[in-house]
Amino acid sequence: MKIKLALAGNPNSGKTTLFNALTGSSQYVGNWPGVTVEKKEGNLKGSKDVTVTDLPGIYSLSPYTLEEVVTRDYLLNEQPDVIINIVDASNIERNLYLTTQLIELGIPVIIALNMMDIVLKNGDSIDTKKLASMLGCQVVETSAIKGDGIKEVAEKAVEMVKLRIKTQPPHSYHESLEKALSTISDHLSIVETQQKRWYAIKIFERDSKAMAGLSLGISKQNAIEAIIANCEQELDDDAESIVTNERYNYISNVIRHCVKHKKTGLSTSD
Ligand code: BGO
Repeated sequence: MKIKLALAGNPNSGKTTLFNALTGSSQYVGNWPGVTVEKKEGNLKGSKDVTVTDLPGIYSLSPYTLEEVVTRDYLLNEQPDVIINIVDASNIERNLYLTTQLIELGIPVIIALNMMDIVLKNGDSIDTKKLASMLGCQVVETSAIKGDGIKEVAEKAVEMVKLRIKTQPPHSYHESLEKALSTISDHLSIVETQQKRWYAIKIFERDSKAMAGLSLGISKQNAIEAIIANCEQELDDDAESIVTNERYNYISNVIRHCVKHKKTGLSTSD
């Protein structure tokens, strides 16, 4: 069985370091089709049947930068078996913004909670069990630079494929937003079930690239626009800001429950 793992994370989260540790000398470098963004792939050390694709470092799955477009096109069209989301634990709040989007794609996600050496050195602590349960995916502590946790994250990712472990985002957003997303989903009969939530959110945000790929007829487009406008009125904000705020509220809650700082004894969001 061929297994495809994809590595996704923010710039400077340690993605290159992790990729090198996972693949060793079996790497091949090229370009993503049609663009000058570097594409790196390799086989997982000791496993010819497992490929690891290093996706460009990004902060979000919006369509605003070339790197974001390359990453989301790959994730939506190539559908890797598992996304290894590398999260800089010393900057966890900012890094989780991308995580909230990755777990909506319908692809199983495992988090490599990297830079744990820095967190420990600072005397801070992260409750990874709680983090895993609040995010709905497995979390493995790593220090890519020291080689800690690398083998474990790779083994768990492969095991997720073999055991067909899925990731279901367990959280829900504000009631009005959820109602809008559910009604938009009802219009997306051509989208595969596991990708519906991601598409519903992107369409709610009026992401024209996501919309264009679906070729929805004009009457569906009008019906969807009415749903979005109605929610904007209810929540007195524009659609994109509604989603961004909901993501940050959700992340603040996760941080409050999972991260403790030595200096204050409080979480970053207190
Ligand atoms: C420099 N722990 C610590 N402490 N550092 C790490 C870890 C970890 O677990 N993982 C990676 N780093 P990239 P992207 C550097 O390059 O893999 C470090 O962008 C320096 N360089 O060594 O490049 C890693 O691919 C001079 O640090 O990240 C690198 O995601 C002084 O995090 C940086 C100090 O890792 C980014 C660090 C000339």
